[in-house]
Amino acid sequence: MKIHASALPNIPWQPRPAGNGDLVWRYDANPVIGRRPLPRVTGIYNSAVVPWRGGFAGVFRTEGMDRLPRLHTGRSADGLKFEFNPRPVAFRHENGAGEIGRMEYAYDPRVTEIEGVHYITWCNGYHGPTIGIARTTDFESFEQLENAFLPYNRNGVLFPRKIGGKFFMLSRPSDTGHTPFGDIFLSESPDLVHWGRHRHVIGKGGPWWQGVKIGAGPSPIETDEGWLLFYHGVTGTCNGFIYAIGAMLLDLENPSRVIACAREALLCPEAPYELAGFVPGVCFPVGCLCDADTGRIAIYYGAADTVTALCFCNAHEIIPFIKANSIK
Ligand code: BMA
Repeated sequence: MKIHASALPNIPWQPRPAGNGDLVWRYDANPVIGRRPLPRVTGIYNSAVVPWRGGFAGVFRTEGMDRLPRLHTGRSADGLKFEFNPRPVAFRHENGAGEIGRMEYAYDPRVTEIEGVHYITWCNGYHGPTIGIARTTDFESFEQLENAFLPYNRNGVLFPRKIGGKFFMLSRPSDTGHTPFGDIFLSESPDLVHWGRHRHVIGKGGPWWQGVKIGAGPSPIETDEGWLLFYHGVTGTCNGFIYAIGAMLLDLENPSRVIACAREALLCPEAPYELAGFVPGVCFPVGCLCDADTGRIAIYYGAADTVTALCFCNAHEIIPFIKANSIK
């Protein structure tokens, strides 16, 4: 199986601990980013990290003492220790801000490189949550484009290359609140502004762990076997929602077709930092790094809506598992 991405020999990595039989294992110094990275910031989670100029850059969700979510950039030499810009990302707008500049809040950023440009998609407050898009070539200046969809929507995730000359994005139509429902859809666009040809990809349900809603995680990884997509699946309990990490494979040329979807979650909230925080019981995958040469994958996930954690797996193990244990 081949991975169609770059080699990343400096990917943050730890081997699977002896005696651990899981497909995904945690970084032993988690949380990789603790809750107080900047003055008066009380949480940093659901954030995306990408390779950048020999090191790493990222866009991070923070929450201050006012509990409003904002986006900050950060840099790291090793993907483990980060320095953050204390000022939230200030977007510029080609034709003046106007309505696009109305951004009531911003959270859950994904970062996707397409043809040398990095695109940020996030949950943008515009009369309710929808999908904001911006682009950057230096992680300093960000140009915001039109919102992709009508409110309400979340978990907008771009594919890292055009397919048949079009941009493709996964998203999860929702409501204004914490959405007790939700399926993943695919939309396409010629220009990242006009989106259409919306197709249903996969619904919640099937196994209990994703019985309430599901949403795309980091940008999909291209492999010979299909697009490898990590996602969050949510179940309901008498104490609220539980968010776990799962994986599926989508067809390379028609990504609304699910090739296989693993029946089991790969990582469920268990560690103390996943079970204690502003929202206990949340593992929310948002960014991932992959070394095409070895298949090593490092997933950054928000833990308990408070801190950022890291876990590891290998595409050469995950993909056969998805195919052998598929709900389809
Ligand atoms: C979802 C989003 C995520 C959050 C999750 C768990 O609805 O708001 O940002 O991590 O709930 O609270």
